[in-house]
Amino acid sequence: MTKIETKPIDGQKPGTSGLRKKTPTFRQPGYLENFVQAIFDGTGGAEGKTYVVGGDGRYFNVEATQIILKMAAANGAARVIVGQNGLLSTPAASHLIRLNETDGGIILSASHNPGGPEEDFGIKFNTSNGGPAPETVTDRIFARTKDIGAYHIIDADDVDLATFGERAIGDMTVEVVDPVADYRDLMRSIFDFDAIRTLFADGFTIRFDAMHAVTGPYAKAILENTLGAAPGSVVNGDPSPTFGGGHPDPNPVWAVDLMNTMMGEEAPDFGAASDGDGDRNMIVGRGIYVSPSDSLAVLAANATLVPAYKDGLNGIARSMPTSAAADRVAERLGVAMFETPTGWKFFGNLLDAGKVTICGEESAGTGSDHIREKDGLWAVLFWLNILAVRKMSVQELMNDHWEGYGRNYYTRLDFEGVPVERAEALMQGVRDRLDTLKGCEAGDCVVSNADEFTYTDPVDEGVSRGQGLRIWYKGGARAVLRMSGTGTVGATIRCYLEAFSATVLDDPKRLDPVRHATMELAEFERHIGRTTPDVVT
Ligand code: G16
Repeated sequence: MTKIETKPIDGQKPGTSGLRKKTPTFRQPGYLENFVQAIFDGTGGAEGKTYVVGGDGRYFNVEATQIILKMAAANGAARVIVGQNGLLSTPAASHLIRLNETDGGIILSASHNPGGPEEDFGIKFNTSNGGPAPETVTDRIFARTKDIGAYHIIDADDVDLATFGERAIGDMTVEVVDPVADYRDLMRSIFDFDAIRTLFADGFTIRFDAMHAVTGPYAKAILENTLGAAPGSVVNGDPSPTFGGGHPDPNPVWAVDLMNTMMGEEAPDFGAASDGDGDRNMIVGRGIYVSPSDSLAVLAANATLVPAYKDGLNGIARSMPTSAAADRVAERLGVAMFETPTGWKFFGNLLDAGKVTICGEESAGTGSDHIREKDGLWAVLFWLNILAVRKMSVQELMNDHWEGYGRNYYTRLDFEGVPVERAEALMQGVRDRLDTLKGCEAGDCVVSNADEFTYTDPVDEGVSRGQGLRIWYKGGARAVLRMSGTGTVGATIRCYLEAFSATVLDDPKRLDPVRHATMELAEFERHIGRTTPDVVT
């Protein structure tokens, strides 16, 4: 065992979902090691503890896994459960943490960000409930990165991660497990696999784009090998360290091949994609893209068709920028609705307390109390279960939903790579005028209210401030502005737009007035020199 002297390294503050940086940053001597030691020190030490470790297979995943194993052993951990070859989807890792009642887990992923020697890498700590560490914990980890003086690492050969079974490293046991098996069993316990199997047997077709990321083996095992989807339904299914040179972000921009297929003449009945670490999802029907906010609402409205949720939902939660489509469902069902800041970690307390069953975010994340992470394949199986029971196409299901609840038109504009000081000036400009915006006219819109979102956790009463600027317009439309907490280059400004219509259910221009008004009020042109976003979802 070796104690290595080190010095604090600036900038190791976890963001929306762990620490994400360029891979070369993580490969600097001591960078990963400092952060891992800070995780152990910031959570009461590793002595005698059990952890789960795995990642999305991106470049540096295996090397980082070996470093973490050697550090866990040197810090006195008793046992680490690792996915074969260091692979675990984020939902599967969350499940393993819970199933084995471990003390937590370390997940290596930068999610939907590209991977490679010059691209992105990430690491996050999940607590014993299987969920991302809450801010109280990440604050302690960050504090430790600022006064760290040494880290511990064992001098040993790399562990064989290719072969299932147990082996020792120092006094610690490493157990290499099948990344898919337990997760598949969990899905089988939630959904009506027989109904979905019958759906496929009757000729239903699917294209699941794993985007060269971690979900490929899971999707092949479950959709093709267990449920009988035609061989070849899962495309881009072999995880690659660079995600095939792509951007594993399941949205209409980055999953454009899938979009083109689904909008074409030969489209299958159902299309889906997931991201780098398998926690996000995209749902597409033949000729129709389903926005994540609508997907949450549809899942909630149809939840009792799924065996695990047949007795109804305790409540629903969504992140603040997510549309209010699910709120209408909660109201109709008579269950509680919670609005949290962006970041899955904010759902953890609500799920643990049994206040909510289903959660979702506009950023392509949906999940439930089965684990403590969002879950891409779970969302796909949920949709398949609903379609199998309701015997409708995705388009018919969406039309039926909108006719019953009205439609929350929704879009998100991302302005990427903005110089940080300019992005902050834009946000501060709006913040400074929050009190005076009321009554302001911009184009065809009049501001009815404006504020900055502060969240008080209903369970532990923790307060999170500065969680997004909100502008409401007369008639009920809303704009939200916030800066992404997951990027690695400059700043990304996200502008979320929403407008409700109870009667007009197909109006592609519905959001134009609120978009123009928001660009004008927030002075996008003046601050960042443009009103055209890089990505529209
Ligand atoms: C993470 C968080 C999500 C969040 C998303 C976008 O997802 O877990 O809760 O909605 O980032 O965050 P931001 O808008 O700050 O970039 P993932 O899939 O990247 O882990």
